[in-house]
Amino acid sequence: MVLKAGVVGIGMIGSDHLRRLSNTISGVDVVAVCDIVDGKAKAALKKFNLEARDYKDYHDLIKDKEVEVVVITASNESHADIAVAALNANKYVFCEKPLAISAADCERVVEAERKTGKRMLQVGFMRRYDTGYMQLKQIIDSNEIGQPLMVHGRHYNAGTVPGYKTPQAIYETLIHEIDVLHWLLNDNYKSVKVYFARQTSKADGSVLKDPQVVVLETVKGINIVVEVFVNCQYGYDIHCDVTGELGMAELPTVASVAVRKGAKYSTDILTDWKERFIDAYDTEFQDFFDRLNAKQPPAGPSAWDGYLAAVTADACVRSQQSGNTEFITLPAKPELA
Ligand code: ISE
Repeated sequence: MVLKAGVVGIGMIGSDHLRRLSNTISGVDVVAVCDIVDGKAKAALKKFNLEARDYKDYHDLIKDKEVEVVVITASNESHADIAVAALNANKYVFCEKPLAISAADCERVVEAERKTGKRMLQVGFMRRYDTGYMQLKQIIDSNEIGQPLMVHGRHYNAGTVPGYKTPQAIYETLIHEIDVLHWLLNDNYKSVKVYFARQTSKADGSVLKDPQVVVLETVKGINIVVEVFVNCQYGYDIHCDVTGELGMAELPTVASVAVRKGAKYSTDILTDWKERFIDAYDTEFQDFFDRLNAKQPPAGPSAWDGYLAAVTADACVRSQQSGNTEFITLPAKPELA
């Protein structure tokens, strides 16, 4: 079987996924692309030597009878509307993270999927498919380090796009840790407090506060501290250290040749976030399309996972604004989710 896919949004991650879907992932053909910027989609088709229909309005791509799967890589603000429209047209959906920029918008997507009566959507929380995070989860689940007590993370971006705002450091960047840590720890979040560290010279207080330190507490009492620094000068750097009763487990660093030269010892640090998890992106997409081609529902992060992440992200944004600890209460998980 080969599924026919349409890609909505040909920006940074959209063109990377277009490349991936055309050259790496088996069991899928891209038959349609869409971008609101004139010529952007056509240029990408030319770049990847692809034959596909080119739309400007995502509604037209969704109406395309050959399209069975809609891959959403458009602006974060548009994810929910596109996902609801695709689900209402009974199309499968792969939606890049975040599912939406608020819990309320995620609820619309959860409801649209519920109405189809089956799992139709997967969210692009690719860290769950990263071998380092999977090894970390295997160590935690095996009780090798005893019960987890504390977690320390770093999410350092080597710069951001113009106009990047303080809340985006949560719903676009920290959203990865929000999803992957509750999956790693088999635990939900109870509260969060966001601190603004001494600000980098690249931060513009009125638009972007950077760096931020996010302190989460889980229902089991685990304390999590994640530093979010989106103007890191030395590179793109992701850390996750889990301290348990018996030991500490650290997310592996990216393999890189070490060079000893001129009385220095050095290894490379990536600068492009698309490279850091390149294998995880491939694995999540292949898993998604393999399952659909085998007539099985998606098994990766669900619309409900996207909603859970957004509930916590909303609390983080509230804490950014209030300066207080904000509490997180999660409703009961509906049947389909
Ligand atoms: C980007 O959208 C990603 O998903 C990257 O993984 C993350 O590190 C970056 O902060 C986001 O802007």
